[in-house]
Amino acid sequence: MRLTLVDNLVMPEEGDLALLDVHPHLGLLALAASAARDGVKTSIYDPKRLLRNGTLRYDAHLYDLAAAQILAQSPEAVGFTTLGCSFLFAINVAARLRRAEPDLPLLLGGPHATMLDRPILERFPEFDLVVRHEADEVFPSVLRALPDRAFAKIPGLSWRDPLDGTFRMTEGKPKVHDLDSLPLLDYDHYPIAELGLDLLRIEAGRGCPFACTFCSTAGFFQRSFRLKSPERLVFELERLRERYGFDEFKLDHDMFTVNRHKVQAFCEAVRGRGFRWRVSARVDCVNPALLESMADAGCIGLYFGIETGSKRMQKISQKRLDLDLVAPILDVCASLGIETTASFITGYPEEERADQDDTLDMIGRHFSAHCLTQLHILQPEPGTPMYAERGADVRYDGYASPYNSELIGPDDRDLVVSTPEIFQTYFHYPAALPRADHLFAVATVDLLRRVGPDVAAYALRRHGGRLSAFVAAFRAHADRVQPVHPPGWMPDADLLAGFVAAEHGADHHLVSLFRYGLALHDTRPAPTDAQAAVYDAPRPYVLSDSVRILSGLHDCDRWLARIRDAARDDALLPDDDGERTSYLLHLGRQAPEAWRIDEGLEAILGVFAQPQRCDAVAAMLREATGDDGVDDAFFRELVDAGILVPAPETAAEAMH
Ligand code: B12
Ligand code: SF4
Repeated sequence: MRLTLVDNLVMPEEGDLALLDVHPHLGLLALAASAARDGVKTSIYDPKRLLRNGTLRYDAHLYDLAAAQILAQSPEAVGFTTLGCSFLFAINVAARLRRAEPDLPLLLGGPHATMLDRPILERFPEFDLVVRHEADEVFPSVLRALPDRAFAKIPGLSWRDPLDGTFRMTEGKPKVHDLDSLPLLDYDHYPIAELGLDLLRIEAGRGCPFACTFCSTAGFFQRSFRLKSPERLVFELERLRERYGFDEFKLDHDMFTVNRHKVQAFCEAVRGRGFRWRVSARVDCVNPALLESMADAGCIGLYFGIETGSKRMQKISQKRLDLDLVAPILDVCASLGIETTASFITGYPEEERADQDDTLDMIGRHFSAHCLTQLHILQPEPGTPMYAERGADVRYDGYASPYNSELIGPDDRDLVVSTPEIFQTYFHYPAALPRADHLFAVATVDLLRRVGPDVAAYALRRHGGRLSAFVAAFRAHADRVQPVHPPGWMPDADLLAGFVAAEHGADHHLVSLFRYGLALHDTRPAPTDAQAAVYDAPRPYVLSDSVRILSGLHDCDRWLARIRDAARDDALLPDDDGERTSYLLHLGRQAPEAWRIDEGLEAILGVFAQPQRCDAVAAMLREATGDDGVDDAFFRELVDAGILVPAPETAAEAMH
């Protein structure tokens, strides 16, 4: 049998398609491995990778083209993995496959379809079958049963009866008890060398015993914590290093550190082998001794879901963290050289102003180079206790959190709006705080991430070190500038820079630092032409879309160094009348770069706001400066660096 498995189309948080997460999907690799035991030949279709390399485009033809590409593989069955944020893609592509090949079996699995098997099969006749929960062990039987649709003896399946179309299911929640028994994954299903990854993911284990009300993992993995044995994990790491040359890994598990003894045993097995690894944790499931052992064994990154800085919300959300542990644990990590991510959520139905303020203040206290703080907006997820209680009340306002596939045209919108029970991730819960307050806080934290933790922490000094006070003052400024905001409105970088200027005066060094950081880490609109072009003298060139020129700024490097040297809780440093400078920022596909430039270069680059021939500009410069040495070698360098790019054809033609 030829099987095609279709990966999710999950949008990058930053909005730029160049930043799509193209890591191999471990669930699909697991299925391919289990199907291979029966001799099934599997290929994995990953729309994210194809979008990133230009084989697919995010436009009105996306679904048609994806369906055509899948059919070109002549599959005998197609299986879609599902997350809420990507289900729109699955449904649209499946509908096209169904029209083109009515008898091609279309399967679903993964968290979203597991939780919503019945509504999905009843609403969307495109799909034949849902394999619920952990499919590894049942999958070969499912594939064997496909020709006759003889599913009745396989646990954990839901399907539509081929005769009368009614919903049918078998009992059971398949679960793999011994993860060491699973076959090894073959990452060659993805073109690893082409993906440009800096680390590989491996599955470390499954299941988290906690039951936070907003999280869907408990329902899916049945709160059954499992970790692969240290021997198996080390074997997988060694094998992947040997095959692909990686020594940095993310050990995927919702909650790796649940059992300290097992973590300790893994540390002992992996120590001294030269691996660097990252995992997720809770602050109450680690202690300084364990962290020390983990760091010593190669742990370089920990992801902590803190979720809320409010004690009240910790209780209501059932996360139940002791918040007094947060700062000491993050400090220990920093001292051990373990980078941390501290992730928070706003938008809980019961969250009040004081709760959100506590969350913001905790985030503000952890702005530091060692810790990446994130504030996410709560997203309704099926299968969560919260959704069971409040799912019937979800509202739509057109704003969907990052990761959700963007709607393509009115059909997508109608589908989403008319089916909240399936597309709930595009909706939100009614809440004690206005929705605008959640969006504003999330957007502000996001913007502050762009200016960097040192500058963000420094900017809070005027507000007593409290992020909540900063956000409130920024909000008041936003309301003054524009008293009425449309639904779904979020503040942008210009508004934030304007706020800082209004607070401190337009000439203040903080304004320079904000303008610099916000522009340097601007991913929207996406740089479209960061590939360096070939120099061709008679062709007109323009400044690349990925270049920004900032004039009249303080020397930002010097100010950053001064801020880092100054104690964290001091008042703002006195401003100075130091010289102002201009910066050329290049937001390439790789890390963005910044150079100080002088007035002369700034003026020359300014000329290329319109298409110009480099030889003509060189001649103009020779005449203006009397310097016969000016030739086009200088422009060749700018083209090689991707700063000047060939003008689009129409603009070039207009010049002639
Ligand atoms: C790694 C990870 C990510 C990675 C990469 C995801 C990826 N490429 O799969 C990143 C960081 C990008 C990420 C981001 C997000 N994630 Co995430 N992520 C995970 C995590 C921790 C591990 C995924 C994994 O590899 N699991 C191991 C494999 C073996 O399991 P699996 O993929 O589920 O596959 C098994 C079954 O589901 C089934 N199956 C899956 N597909 C199919 C298809 C067919 C045809 C069949 C028959 C069976 C089948 O068989 C597989 C073998 O048993 C899971 C939690 C977890 N422990 O699974 C959350 C999880 C998948 N993420 C989740 C969410 C919500 C997100 C986000 C939306 C962010 C957020 N709000 O939390 C974003 C965006 C979505 C995305 N990119 O996946 C939720 C999904 C909830 C839902 N109901 O949709 C989960 C379950 C976490 C949770 N606690 O709620 N995530
Ligand atoms: S939020 Fe974290 S601790 Fe809570 S149930 Fe989900 S994975 Fe477990």
